[in-house]
Amino acid sequence: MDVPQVPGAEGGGSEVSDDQQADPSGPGIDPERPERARKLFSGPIAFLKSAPALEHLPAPGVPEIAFAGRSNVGKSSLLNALTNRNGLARTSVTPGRTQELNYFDVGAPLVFRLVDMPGYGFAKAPKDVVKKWRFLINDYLRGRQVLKRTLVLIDSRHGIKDVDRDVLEMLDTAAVSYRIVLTKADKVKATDLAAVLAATEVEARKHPAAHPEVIVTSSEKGMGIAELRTAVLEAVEV
Ligand SMILES: Nc1nc2c(ncn2[C@@H]2O[C@H](COP(=O)(O)OP(=O)(O)OP(=O)(O)O)[C@@H](O)[C@H]2O)c(=O)[nH]1
Ligand SMILES: [Mg+2]
Repeated sequence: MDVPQVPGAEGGGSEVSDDQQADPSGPGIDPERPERARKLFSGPIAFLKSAPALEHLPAPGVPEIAFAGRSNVGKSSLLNALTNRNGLARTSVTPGRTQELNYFDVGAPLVFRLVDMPGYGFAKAPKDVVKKWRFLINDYLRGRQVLKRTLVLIDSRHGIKDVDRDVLEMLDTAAVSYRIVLTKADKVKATDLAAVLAATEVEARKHPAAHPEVIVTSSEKGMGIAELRTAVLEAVEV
């Protein structure tokens, strides 16, 4: 006559503890976003245009995600790694490769745009060129309504430098939401990487417009790329 009580059997749903019910990815996080991001970044992506000045920007129709950072930090390489397409954005061992705002359409129908930017802090470029890039970058970042998030790339070997701090402060002042991304993680030892990550997160948390968590990447090894795809889609969707 006695029916053994099997945990989780019919009617037992209400007895499941809060711990067991909790979404392991945390509150407010969409568990299906990583897969959606993976599909989107492996689907149609196309170069749209190069904008040498603000008047050449495309009409602001969809969200934009920008790649900012010092010359040679790996912006174009990261864009290629995210989209899994070598040569989509042009890269070079010589700093100053990307000279305009390069737009890439993601999704068909279009979902958002990636914007590869010239680097800042390139001391060896002619002064007037540096100035032109600085105005282009700053004006774009400060004034673009559809800019949903800026990825600010920092070389894992060097950490945040003063020239980066100027940009972070400018973004804070303009209330442009940004996320710090460490690049070239394959070039540093694990212990050094842990130290630079910790220091970078301490600094990120002092900046009001910065996401508190820093993503560690290597375009070369594919490290952090899936995580960054999800972070980009999150910025587009929220
Ligand atoms: N080892 C390693 N090298 C990388 C990585 N990412 C980029 N590089 C190299 O760094 C150099 C600069 O990369 P780019 O992607 O052109 O850098 P960028 O920030 O777009 O540079 P500019 O357009 O000149 O501002 C190239 O030689 C890349 O191959 C990485 O994750 N690991
Ligand atoms: Mg580039």
